[in-house]
Amino acid sequence: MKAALIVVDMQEDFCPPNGSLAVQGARDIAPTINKLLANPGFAIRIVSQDYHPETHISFASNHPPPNNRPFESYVQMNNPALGKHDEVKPQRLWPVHCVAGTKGAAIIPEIDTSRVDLTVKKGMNPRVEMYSVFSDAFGNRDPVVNAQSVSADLKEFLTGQKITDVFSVGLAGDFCVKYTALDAALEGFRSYLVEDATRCVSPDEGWADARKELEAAGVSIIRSDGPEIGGLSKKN
Ligand code: VGL
Ligand code: ZN
Repeated sequence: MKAALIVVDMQEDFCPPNGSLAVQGARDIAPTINKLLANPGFAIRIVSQDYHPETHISFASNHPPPNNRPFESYVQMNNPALGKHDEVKPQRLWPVHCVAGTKGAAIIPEIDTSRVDLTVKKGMNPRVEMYSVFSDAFGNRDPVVNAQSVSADLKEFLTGQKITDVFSVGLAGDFCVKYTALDAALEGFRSYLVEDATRCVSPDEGWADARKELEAAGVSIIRSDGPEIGGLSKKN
């Protein structure tokens, strides 16, 4: 086995006190994540950044009222892939967050990025949402389509590194971490979500629903002090 750690979206805009889409307790998980980043059992360490243009479809302010309430309203989103524009999905609207090049898009300074092998920017195509670091909301894996959304092909990178096991942590547990862990399983990796190294937008119903979805998809929900992490350095 060969393990990778993916630290999802530990960015200023997702953290109190000033983040525009602050997740409760988000900064508190930094020490746990740093401990994981320092674990020699991981062969590869990846950090992702939500990195949107100002015109991004998920920003409430880019849509006319009355259907533009952040957290509540949904808009129709079309698949950006050529020949698939008729495919639609509802997209939840968010406050403006993680705009490329702004302070809000920066990784919080509490995270020790010194051992990181790859930083992936995602959500760069204004026309489509991208929660998972692997693929957009339509599951597009076509490199031509994805090149507009994401700075690296994570599946390709991990496969090239002979990674078998993917551990996802960070923000938010009920959105980007969940979809990243689901995609890791879908792409054939053993997929783990480290529960005490994530925080959720909706810690109650949101996380309860996410847990069910993750378990149904074969993702293991584990703890940072559990045997899956404890056994890493020995197995590698
Ligand atoms: C995220 C909402 C919008 C996340 C990103 O990182 O979980 N959530 N964009
Ligand atoms: Zn976003």
